[in-house]
Amino acid sequence: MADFETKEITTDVLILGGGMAASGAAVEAAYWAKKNGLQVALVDKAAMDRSGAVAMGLSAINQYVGLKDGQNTVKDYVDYVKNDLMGIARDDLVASIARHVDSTVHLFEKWGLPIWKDEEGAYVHEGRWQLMINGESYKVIVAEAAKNAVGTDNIYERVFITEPLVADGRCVGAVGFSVRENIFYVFKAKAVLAAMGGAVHVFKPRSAGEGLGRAWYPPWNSGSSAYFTLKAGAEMTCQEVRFIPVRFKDAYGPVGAWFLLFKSRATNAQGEAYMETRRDELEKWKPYGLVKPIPANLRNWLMMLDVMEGKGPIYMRTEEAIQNIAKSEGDEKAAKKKLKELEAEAWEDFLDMTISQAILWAATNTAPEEKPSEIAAAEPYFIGSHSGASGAWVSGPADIAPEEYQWGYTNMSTVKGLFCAGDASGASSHKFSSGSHAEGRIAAKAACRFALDNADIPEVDAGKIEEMKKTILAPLDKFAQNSKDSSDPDINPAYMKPKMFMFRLQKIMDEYAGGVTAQFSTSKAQLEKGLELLTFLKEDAEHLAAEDLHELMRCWENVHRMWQAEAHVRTILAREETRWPGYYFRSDTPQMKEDWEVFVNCVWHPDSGEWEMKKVPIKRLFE
Ligand code: SFD
Ligand code: AMP
Repeated sequence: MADFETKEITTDVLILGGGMAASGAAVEAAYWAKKNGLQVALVDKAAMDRSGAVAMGLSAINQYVGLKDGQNTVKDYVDYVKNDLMGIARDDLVASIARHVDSTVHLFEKWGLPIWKDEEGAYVHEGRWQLMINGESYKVIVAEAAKNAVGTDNIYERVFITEPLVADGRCVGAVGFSVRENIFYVFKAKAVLAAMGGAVHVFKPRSAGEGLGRAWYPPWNSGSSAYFTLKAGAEMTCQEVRFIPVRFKDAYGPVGAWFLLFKSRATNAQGEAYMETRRDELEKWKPYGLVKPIPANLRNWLMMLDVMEGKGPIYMRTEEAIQNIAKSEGDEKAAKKKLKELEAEAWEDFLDMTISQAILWAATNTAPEEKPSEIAAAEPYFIGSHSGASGAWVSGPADIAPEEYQWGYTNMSTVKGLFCAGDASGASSHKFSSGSHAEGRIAAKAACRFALDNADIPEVDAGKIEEMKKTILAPLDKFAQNSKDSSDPDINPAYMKPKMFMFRLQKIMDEYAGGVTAQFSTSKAQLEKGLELLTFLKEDAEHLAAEDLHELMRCWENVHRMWQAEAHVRTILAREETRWPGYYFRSDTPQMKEDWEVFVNCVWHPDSGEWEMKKVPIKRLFE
């Protein structure tokens, strides 16, 4: 620890993360900062050009409402989100993003993102809300605009944010360390915006051995948003609402383009389409079982029922879909031309956002126009911006939010001065890349206003910061002091390496909290046992050891994951029903119950270390 320099940076608005929400926040904060003489700083654990979920690019923009062209209304989008989440959504937050998201998409296009156009110059839609893009460089384009706005001197890349700084109940900064140099960073600010993405690898992944690390969501999003907000004392919401995407098996290629653009079917090994043969099951989950489109978790559920009956493998019928579209062209020549076009689009869909799936196709001699591909339900992820909903409980916009959902500044958590956006804010699903960027802009504007209204920052005790530095760097000391005592530095009675720690966490979650091994099923008894084992894991976190800075990051990533895990287990336990059977099934409470159409929120109280669970009524904007 002695050779670690401490660098202190004081700014007005501090943006944590460099992904879609943070990039939106950067552009907006820079605008208001310039007008009002404020400073803005941004910290990312990686390099912004390729950090976060959009690192590999994307092949679609999943949220575009088309308000100007009268394609849809804000209410249409709110209805879609509420229905997809089986009633559990904050209308005010969803509406707030929906009314601004189109302008974000227009900015992307202005910055150089190629959006597909038809012969009349209109955007090509994948589905009702989704636009097709040539998105390999999506993140580079969005990051460039953010970097230009804030200025590279104010951007700290490869700095891992570890803990919040809180004084007098107000969030006044964050601490972290460089993953390249021996520098401990202390950031102090008037307003802090957390946008550090969701969490992956909390549950044991399907990928093992040579495939380990491959997951649908990016492995570098490790629950830092949830940890940061929880540790600051913020109220959290929807911590039980994990997301399980159905994906092309083993390389996690997206299915959206296949289902929506190519109108493909998925069938079991006998050729039966579970969405047809299992339709009666949807009655059990009404009213949401009977809405259109059928909620994502119920689409999963119908497939899972086939798998549980031994009717797998499940196939995406790519060959059938491609041939059907080609044939509908009329004459043979046109059909051949169309076939070539579709083949190219199919490969590009993967090459734009999940390159490994294209590699797997190549490696397994898969020609999608000839042969179907297996699909499967992935392990659970925490991602408030997609079809999950976990995140912090934030204040709604003053003009539309019900009284109970607003306390001053839009997107501020229940901790003064701490704002959240993207995966970091909860109960506002289906914002995806574009909505996360738009929400980042909304939150940053409010954070600037907060910084102007609250110019005096309470002092953080210097001794407390020194104590934090000691704790954060402790794994390096642990390794240095003990590694020579065993012949293999990975195995040592005095410590645990972060990878082993992660394996233990994943095993607990997989087996007790409804992971892949447990066929996404759990119960009160299982969850209580899991919680007991998590308590032991928490105790053992003190024995984490790191060989270098990279492993130090791995140590803290896994501590962050562990807190996300605990919030999840406690919240599933609190909700005594099954509401999203295709995300998790509570075998002891197997039905959806009317009196559970509420949010389940939780708070970890920093002073007592106690967790508090709350049932919060849902207030609708639209009936
Ligand atoms: O279709 C720290 N998503 C899709 N959205 C779309 O609009 N279209 C698609 O086609 C999408 N598809 C998709 C998507 C995601 C993935 C992984 C795949 C495919 C394979 C969803 C969006 O990507 C997602 O909604 C947004 O990116 C969410 O934005 P945000 O800002 O909440 O998260 P982020 O972009 O991942 O950024 C997180 C940032 O935090 C940094 N970070 N920095 C400092 N300290 C720490 N401790 C940190 N921890 C994390 C990260 O480096 C990053 O900069 S489809 O298949 O669904
Ligand atoms: P995905 O590739 O599964 O992330 O899907 C991309 C977008 O399409 C998301 O907005 C999904 O909610 C939506 N989507 C995917 N499959 C379907 C489907 N079968 N029906 C309706 N919407 C879908």
